[in-house]
Amino acid sequence: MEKSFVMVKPDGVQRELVGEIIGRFEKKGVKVIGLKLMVISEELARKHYAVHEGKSFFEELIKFITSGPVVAMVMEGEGVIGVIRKMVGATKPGDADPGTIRGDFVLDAGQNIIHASDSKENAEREIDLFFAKEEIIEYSLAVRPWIYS
Ligand code: YYY
Ligand code: MG
Repeated sequence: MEKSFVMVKPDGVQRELVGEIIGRFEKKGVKVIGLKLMVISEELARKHYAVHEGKSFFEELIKFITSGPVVAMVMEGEGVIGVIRKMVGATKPGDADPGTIRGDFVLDAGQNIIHASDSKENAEREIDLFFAKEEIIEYSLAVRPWIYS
C-alpha cells in the first residue's frame, strides 16, 4: 500500500486548521499511520527542502517552517501520493482550485498551510527523515471493505 508524508505547516497549526485538514483525508478514506506534533530543527528543515536550496525563497522557507509547531503525518492508501497532492491543490495561490485545501484556505505563495510528498521517491525520503520505524503503526480499520472493493 502506498504511503505519503503530509505535514500541517506552522501557519496551519496557528490558524487551528489541523482538525479540518486531517478530517478531509479521513473522510476520503486515507489512513493515518503516523502522527506527531513537533518543532522542526533547522537541520531537518534544510534536509527536507534540500531540492530548493539556492532558490530565492529558500531561506525564508526555512525560517517559516521552523517558526512553530507542525503536525507531521504518514498517510496510507491506494495511490495516496497523487490523491493527496490533488486534495492539497496547486502551489501558486491563483492556481489552487476551490475545493482543495489550498484553494479554500490559502492566499499566499509561502504560507500555504500544508506539505505533501510529490513522488514515491520523495515520500520514502521524507518519511525516513521525520519518522522512526516504530513510530509508524500498521493497523486495520473496520471500514476498509466499505472504502475499497
Ligand atoms: O510541493 P509544494 O509545497 O506545492 O511546492 P514546492 O514547489 O515544492 O515548494 C516548497 C514550498 O516553498 C512551497 O510550499 C512554498 C515555498 N515556495 C515559495 O515560498 N515561493 C515559491 N515561488 C515557491 C515555493
Ligand atoms: Mg514540494
